[in-house]
Amino acid sequence: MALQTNLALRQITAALLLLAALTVHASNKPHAKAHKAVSHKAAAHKASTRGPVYGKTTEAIALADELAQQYKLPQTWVREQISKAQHLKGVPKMVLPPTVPTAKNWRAYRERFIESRRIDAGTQFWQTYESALTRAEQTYGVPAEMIVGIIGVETFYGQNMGNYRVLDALTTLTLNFPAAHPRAAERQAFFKSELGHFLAQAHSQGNASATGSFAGAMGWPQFMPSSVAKFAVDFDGDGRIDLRNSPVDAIGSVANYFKAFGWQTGMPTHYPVGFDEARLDKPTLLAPDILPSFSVSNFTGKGAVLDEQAQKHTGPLALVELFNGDEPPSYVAGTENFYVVTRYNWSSYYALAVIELGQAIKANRALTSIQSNAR
Ligand SMILES: [Ca+2]
Repeated sequence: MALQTNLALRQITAALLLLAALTVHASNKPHAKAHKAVSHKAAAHKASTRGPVYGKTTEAIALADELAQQYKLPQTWVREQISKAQHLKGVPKMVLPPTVPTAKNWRAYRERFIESRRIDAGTQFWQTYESALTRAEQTYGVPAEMIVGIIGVETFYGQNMGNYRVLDALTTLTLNFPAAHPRAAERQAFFKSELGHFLAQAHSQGNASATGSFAGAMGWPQFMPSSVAKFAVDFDGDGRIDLRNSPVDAIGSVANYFKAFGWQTGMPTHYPVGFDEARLDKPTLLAPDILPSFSVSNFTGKGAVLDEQAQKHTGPLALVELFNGDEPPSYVAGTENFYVVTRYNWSSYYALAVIELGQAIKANRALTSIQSNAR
């Protein structure tokens, strides 16, 4: 989302483990989800080390006044919030790209998410919120399995929403962003803007002590504050948006996010793809990366082989390559809807995990239903 400031990060606890295998670099991430790259428990432990509050230093006051003006908030109130924010000493290093890049490994990444505990939790979530999921599908045209996949990968159905005070995390990443980051100025500006959105929401809703991930992503769907501002909806109709305490608001908000990024109802996310080695021009097929750029005839003309259903696809396709460590890569033909999933978190590994988790849960639901009918 710089493109659209998007959203979500997850927090470290459980996620760190996943992230370690994740291998997708922070630079691929959307603004929000950025940095799962950080990967050890040690970092998680240190991050909890609280430093002093920022107090009324020159930098803190200047930041408060700038945000108060930009977001039209009372200056005294903003100064007070920033002065009470605590410097989280471990957080800045968590947004740095890994010093030793790990080999990307789709199979290892997949195993972290598509596993029985998460599938069972997702099946239960779907059962509990079936009417909201159905209503979201009717309202926004986004299938329940996509929403269930996102919330499962993001927070394990609300189990890992993050325990950092968002005010502390975002103030730390604004005032103490690590200069060693390759895009330090851009990222620092991003977190400053997220802090501004957060303060505006905290002021109107009175929840300046809200918690989230170390990068400020909040609630069941791990929306960054700018995404809350742009895409979150009150889907349970109680008059307020609450992504932490209302899974129903989270469901509507994820669906609205997908719709806003161009989700096309009924279009598959991807198709299987093979290769005709005799005429394969893989460099050309891979050049646009995950951006769908080839018509079916163009795609197959360059050596991609599609099944019957994929050959009937009318929109553009992308050749998505997923590395498997030392093993040969996996490939899928991604559609425009696959690309939409990557707007939630800029990673094809993330997108395919979301899609396959949703499919696994849908299949498990069908199975469970057959078993209970047989009893
Ligand atoms: Ca609500």
